[in-house]
Amino acid sequence: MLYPQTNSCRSVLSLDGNWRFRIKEDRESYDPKDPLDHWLSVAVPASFNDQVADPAIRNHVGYFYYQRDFTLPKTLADQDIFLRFGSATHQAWVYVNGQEVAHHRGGFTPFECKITDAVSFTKPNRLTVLLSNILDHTTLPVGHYREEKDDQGKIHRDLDENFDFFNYAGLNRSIVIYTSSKAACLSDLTILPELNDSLDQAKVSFDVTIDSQAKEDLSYQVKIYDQAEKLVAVGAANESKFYLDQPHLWQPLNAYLYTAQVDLYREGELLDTYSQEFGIRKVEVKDGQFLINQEPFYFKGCGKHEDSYAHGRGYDPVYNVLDINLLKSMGANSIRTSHYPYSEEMMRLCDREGIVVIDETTGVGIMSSFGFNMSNFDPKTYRDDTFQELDTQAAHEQVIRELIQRDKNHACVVMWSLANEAATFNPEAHDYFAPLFDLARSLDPQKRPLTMINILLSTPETDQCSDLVDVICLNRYYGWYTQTANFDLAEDLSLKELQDWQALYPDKPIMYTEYGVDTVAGLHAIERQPFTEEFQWDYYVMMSRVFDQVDNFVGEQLWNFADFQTKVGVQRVQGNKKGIFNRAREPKMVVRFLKDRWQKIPNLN
Ligand code: GCB
Repeated sequence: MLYPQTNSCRSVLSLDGNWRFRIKEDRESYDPKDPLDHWLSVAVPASFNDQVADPAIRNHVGYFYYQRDFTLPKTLADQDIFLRFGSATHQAWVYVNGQEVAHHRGGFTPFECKITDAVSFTKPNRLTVLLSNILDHTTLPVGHYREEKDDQGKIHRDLDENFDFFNYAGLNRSIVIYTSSKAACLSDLTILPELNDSLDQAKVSFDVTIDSQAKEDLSYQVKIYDQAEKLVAVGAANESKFYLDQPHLWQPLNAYLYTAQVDLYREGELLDTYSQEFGIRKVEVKDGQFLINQEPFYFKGCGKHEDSYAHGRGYDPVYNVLDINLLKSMGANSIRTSHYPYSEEMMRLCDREGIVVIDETTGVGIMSSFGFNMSNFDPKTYRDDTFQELDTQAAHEQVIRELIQRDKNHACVVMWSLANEAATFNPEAHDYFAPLFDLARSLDPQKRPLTMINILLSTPETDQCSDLVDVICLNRYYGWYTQTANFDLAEDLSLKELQDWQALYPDKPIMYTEYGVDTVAGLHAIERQPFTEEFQWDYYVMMSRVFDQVDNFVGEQLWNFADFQTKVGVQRVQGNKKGIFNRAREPKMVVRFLKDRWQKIPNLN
C-alpha cells in the first residue's frame, strides 16, 4: 500500500474535519445509509474521548458510529476511487452509501479499499463507519473483556485494559479519498538499498507492484534524484536495479534522502507516477555492538506515546514536530514507537530528521496478569497462564505483516520490536514467539535486527526467549517498582543483572528500553521522596552510572518522553507521570541532567 500523494496522475481529497458521532449499542437496528440521529460533532483525526466533555462517552466501551457526507468532482469520474484510513481504532466496518466496502481489525495500521462502484458523481455520498473499541484475549493490545445482558436485555460491557495507557479510540489518523487511472496504477513499491563493504557503492533494487486487469504492454521507469533534486539514475523500461557510486549516507541526526520516481506507461502513455523518498544506510549487529554504517551506534532517547490534550491518541503534526525538536535539543537520537505503530507522518518525519526508530507492533499485554506490584513476586512459585488464557497469535501475525508492509522502506527504522513485556518467562513463550520471529525475518526486505522488549520478571535465569532476539532490550524499574527509593541496592542489582546478561550472551548488544520514576512536576523535597523532581534527578544519575560500566551496553531509552493518560488506578496520578516533560511538554528538572549527559555521548563511535 502506498502513502497517498497528489501528482499529475493522482488526486488526494481529505475527509478530515468535523464528523457526526454517536454511540449506538443496538447497532443492528441502524441502517448505515441513513443519517445518524442525535449525533455530536467530533473532529477527525483525533480520539473522540477527550473532545466530548461527557464522562459516560469518554469511558464508553463498545460500538460507535462516525459519519460524514462527501461530494466528488465530476472531473474525477474517469478515475478509480479509493478510500484510505490512516487507522481506525480498534475495529471498523466501513459503508459507502449503505454498502459495506471494508472491514479492518487493528487500530494502528492503515487500510484502504476501492470504492469506484459504490460512489456517485452526481449527488453527495454518505460515508458511515461503525467502530468498536473492544479489546479482548484475541486482540492486540490485549484487554480483559466481559459483557452481560440484564433482565431488560441491555448489554453491559466492561473492559480492563491489560496495558498502561488510556484506551483512546476513534478515527485517530487522517482519512482520504485518492484517485488513480482506471487502466492501471502502482499499488506498492519496495525499495531495497544495499551498501557494499567499503560503503562507497549502493545497489538500489525496486520491486514495483502494479494493479491492472490487463498487464500487457505495461512498463515502468525508475528515476532517482539526490537531495539537491539532481537526477542521478534513470532506468530503461522495467529496469529495477541501480548502482550509485559514492552514495550519500543516511546517518543518525544527519539524514540524507534520495527520491525515487516511478512512472507507469502503456505504449508511451503515462498512466501513473509516484515519488518516494528513501535513505541509504547499513544496519548490523556484530560482536555485541549495534552498527549503523559500520560504526557503533549508541541509542539515546525515550519510549513515547501518541498522546496529547484533547487529541487523545489523535495524529497531531505540531506535537510530533515539537517532540522531535525537544529530543534533538537534548542530544537524543532515537525513539521507540511504544506500544503500537505510530502515524505514517511521524515515520516520515523521523526519516527526514535522522531520528533512529525501534518500530514496535501492538504486541502489548501478552501476559495473563498485569500489575504494578512486584514487591512480593517470586519467579519460582509464580504461575502464569498466559498461553492458555490468550489467543493472540493470529492478531500478532497480522500486525507484524501490516507494520513491515507499511514501514519497510523507512531508513529511520533500524529494528523491529515484536512485543512489549510479554510473559517471556513462561516456558510456553518460545513456541509462541519463534514462528513470529521467523515471519518477521521473512517479510522484511532489509532483514533488520529483531527484538522483543523484556519485562523485569524475565531475568537471565527465568527468560525463555532471548535466543530469538538480536538485541537484548530491557525494561527495568530498580529503585521504583522494586527496591523503592533504595538507590544503593537498586544500583547494585541493576549492574549485576546487566553483567549476568552479558555473560550469558557475550555477542548480543544490550540496552534499556524503559527505566524511570513517576514525578509530579513542581513537587520538591530535601530528602529522597518519590514523585519529587529531585528523586527523578537522583534516579537518572544513579542509572547512568550503571550504564557506563557495561561493555556491550548500546543504549538508554528512558520511560517516558512525556506524562501520558492511563486508565484510573491507585498507582496513577491523573495518568502516568514518568515523563521527563509533562503532558504539555514543559521540562522537568532532570531534562538538564540528561541534556548535559547526552550531548557528551557521541551518536556513533
Ligand atoms: C512498563 C510498560 C509501560 C508502562 C511502564 C510504567 O513496563 O512497558 O507501558 O507505562 O512500565 O510506567 O509502569
